[in-house]
Amino acid sequence: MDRRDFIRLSVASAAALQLPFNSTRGFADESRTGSIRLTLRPDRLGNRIGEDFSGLSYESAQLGNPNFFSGDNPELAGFMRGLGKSGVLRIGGNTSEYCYWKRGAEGTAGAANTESMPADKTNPVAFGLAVGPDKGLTAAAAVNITPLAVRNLRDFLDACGWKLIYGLNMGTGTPDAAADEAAYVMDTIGTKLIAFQLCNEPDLFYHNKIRKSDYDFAQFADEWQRFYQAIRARVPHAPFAGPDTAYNNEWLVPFAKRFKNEAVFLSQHYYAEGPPTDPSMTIERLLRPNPALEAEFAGMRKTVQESGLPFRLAETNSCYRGGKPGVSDTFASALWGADLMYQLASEGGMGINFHGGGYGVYTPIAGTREDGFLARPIYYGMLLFAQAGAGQLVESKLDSDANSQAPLLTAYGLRSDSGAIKAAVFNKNMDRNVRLTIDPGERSQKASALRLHAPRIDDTTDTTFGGSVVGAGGAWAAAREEKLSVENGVAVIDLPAASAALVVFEH
Ligand code: BDP
Repeated sequence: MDRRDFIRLSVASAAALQLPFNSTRGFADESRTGSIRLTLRPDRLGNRIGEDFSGLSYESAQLGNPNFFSGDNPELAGFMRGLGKSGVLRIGGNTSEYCYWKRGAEGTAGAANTESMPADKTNPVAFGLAVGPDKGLTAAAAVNITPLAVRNLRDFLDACGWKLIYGLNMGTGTPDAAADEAAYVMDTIGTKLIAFQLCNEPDLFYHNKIRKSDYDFAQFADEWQRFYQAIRARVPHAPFAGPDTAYNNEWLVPFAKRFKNEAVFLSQHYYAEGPPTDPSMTIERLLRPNPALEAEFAGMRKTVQESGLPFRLAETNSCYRGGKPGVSDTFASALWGADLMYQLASEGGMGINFHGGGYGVYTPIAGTREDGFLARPIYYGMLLFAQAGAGQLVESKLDSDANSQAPLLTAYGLRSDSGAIKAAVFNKNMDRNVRLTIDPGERSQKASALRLHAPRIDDTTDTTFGGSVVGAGGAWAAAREEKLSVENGVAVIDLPAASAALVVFEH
């Protein structure tokens, strides 16, 4: 089955109510307020969230402009650092199958690319030299990748402190070219390279007309093996990940079986909704549990079990074909994105890469080097996750009647590496507030909260975290840290409809 036609839920549209709330006096309308208890058990540890959990994904075609990911782009590096001290930048996407390595083309770097992209700011997909997410409607324009782009990428990674997943072109390239490119990338990027991926979404190659309609796992696996061997012959220690499939667990699990000794981790993608033209792709749907995500997690669990290797959601976002305006660029995407990060961590995933770039509708960081960058709502969700930081998830339980009182409330407990107990709580219900009583599970004198907030669920411009916006170069500092009193060992926080908070307990 094609993910593009995957599970359509028709969801009754719930009105995005704005319920009156005042942080000192609480909720005005108690009838629409659920009262729920969250109990954390720091003595029962769950999965670890590593420093490199968070990440972004960009189209390979972005490397056609060697000045984008470069040491001379400190503005963008700053935005990335705000999302994590050592996050992961993944380069790939549909355009990776149309990028061509030109070792000798030092002087002409990016030239082909400049021409191939419309210099039209109103085009949300590609503007000037910043490349947005590919929409996958037609084959991407051919782009040259030069040694300069790779060297600049190295400087950029140094400036961010981030690591790299680098996508090669198996779709329309040759094993020799991939091996030569991989050799240069390995020499230049060194230990910051965590893996090569050989292609993007091979389970959709038949659909994208990159391969014939009978293209199946067996053919793919043989090709993967040929490319792998050619690269390993040139670069004996090159690390690999895969299969980087779009959705198909029937490729993911066999890949884990066949290549568990060749790969350092396994990867698949996930898009919550799509296509954007489908009217049933809405904010309401985005905030509900998604059967496609359950399927993704089922595949992940099986591969991890099969191979003993970690799993990375190497490309994800809210709506494929570049995103849906009014959904992917709204505050809803912040609640969705941060909640997805914690769900994935709870299920045992090693990390996530939100796809984006340029002025893409779902991109976390929008803009160009020429015009500057800004944080979109989803960035703020990732910021909450970054501020909670690395650590160990702890068992967290909501009251047994939480589901009836506030079905879209989610909560995650964390013992952060600093020792503090934290709770990330998401009220994705648009029609009800929640008064949440949190028992941190160990003695605590005080607690404070940073809120993830926007005036409306479909707001696109006024998201804040801790009362502050993300400024130039990704600068952010909390302006409002709300003190919560801890009485009888528990803290109480009022969570208005469609909002979230990071609560930190102190001894
Ligand atoms: C994924 C592709 C990526 C696209 C994205 C989308 O890997 O290049 O930008 O879908 O359709 O399948 O938004």
